[in-house]
Amino acid sequence: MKSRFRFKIILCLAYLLLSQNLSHDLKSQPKGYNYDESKVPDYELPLLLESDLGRKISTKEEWISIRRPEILNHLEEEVYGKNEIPLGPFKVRTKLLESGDSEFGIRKQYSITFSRRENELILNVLVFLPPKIEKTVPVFLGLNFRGNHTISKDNEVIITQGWIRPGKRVKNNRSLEEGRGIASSRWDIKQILSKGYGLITAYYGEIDPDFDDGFKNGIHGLLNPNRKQQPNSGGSIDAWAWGLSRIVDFISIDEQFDHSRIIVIGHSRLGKAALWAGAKDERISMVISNNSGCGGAAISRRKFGETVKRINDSFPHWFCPNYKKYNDQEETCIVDQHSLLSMIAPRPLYVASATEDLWADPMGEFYSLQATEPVFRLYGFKLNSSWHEKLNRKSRVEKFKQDRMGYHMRDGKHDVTSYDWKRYLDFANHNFPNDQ
Ligand code: GTR
Repeated sequence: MKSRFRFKIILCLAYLLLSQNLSHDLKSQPKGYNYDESKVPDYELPLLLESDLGRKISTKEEWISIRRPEILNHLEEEVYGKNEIPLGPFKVRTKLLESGDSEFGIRKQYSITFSRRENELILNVLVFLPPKIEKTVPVFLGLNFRGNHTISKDNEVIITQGWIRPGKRVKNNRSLEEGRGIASSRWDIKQILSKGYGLITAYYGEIDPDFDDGFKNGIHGLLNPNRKQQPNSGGSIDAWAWGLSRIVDFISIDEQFDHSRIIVIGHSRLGKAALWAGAKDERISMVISNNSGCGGAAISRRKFGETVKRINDSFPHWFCPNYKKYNDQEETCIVDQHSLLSMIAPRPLYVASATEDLWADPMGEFYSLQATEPVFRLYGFKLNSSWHEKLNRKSRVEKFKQDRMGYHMRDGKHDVTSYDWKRYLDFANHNFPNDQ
């Protein structure tokens, strides 16, 4: 009797474990999409080193004056949209709201207020700095998904009043006190601060709430309320990138920060925004794409995992209307995602994937980085040739040699882990030695 009971419990536990895994897989790998490398169609990537008029680009001067502006323009016209937010005159005010000691260092909270006529929009910026600061601090800057209070358990962090996507510790699209620290596993503050870096974050929904309302809310509503949607009008990813640049404005004039080491990081949709911000804003000294997938680092022509049609259907407000032309026709677009990555060169660029994150096409993220090599080569940097071989090994957690282009494929799911942070910190130290 006893052993039958035990057997039933084991069965129940096994069922629970299995069903959780299954539902995770269904959510993270929706049916009807390709997850099979052998079914990836043949494709040719748009050439980075040939101008639209067919001129070969062979020096960095030609890249800077001819080809780079062409590609940036295509990315604006066809994918992310032209930034048309600051149409009217608007004012920006930055204020230190609060500061104090936190678990691993110093906490400071600022508000950046954008105002136009009688309306305003407030972006809350949270800063963590190492406990002992002797000189200016290099910083990681990344937007967060659920509010500043979710990245640590620090009770003093202000809870956002902004609209939040439904989820854990959220009621009626508002954040709850119980949400403190729920995303802390993604932000290894202890490790970052102990290596001498600061961390700056803001909630992405305060810049532009992540739902399709015809661009009435967020920064679009404030600064461009009468917007008429054009085929090349910027969407939400462009707005989040714009918000990152406004935080870079603040970092660049504040003397506590090291202006030559502003590292922008983003996960998933915020990885797409981080890359787009880095492409346009050359004050950003290094960019990290964590599992950014479709519309981020991954090659769209591979049609592996999430596709252009699916992302446009699910998130019609993310890209510019022109991007919808490439639904089921990725191969007709004048750029692909390696074009986006090439905009970061010669600044250090790190792309990270995870083995189980098939929706984001981990190999497509790697091939995309690999395809930017010709541009980095113009500046004398190359990709370590043993990488590809190592990717095919069973366990992908490997220490690859890194130069200006960094990459790792972590075992596991779509996420940001302490292991990822360790790699980013190593890469930052490698490119910006701490004795600067
Ligand atoms: C998914 C989306 C991905 C990725 C992800 C995220 O639903 O399909 O492109 O952006 O969301 O941001 O969490």
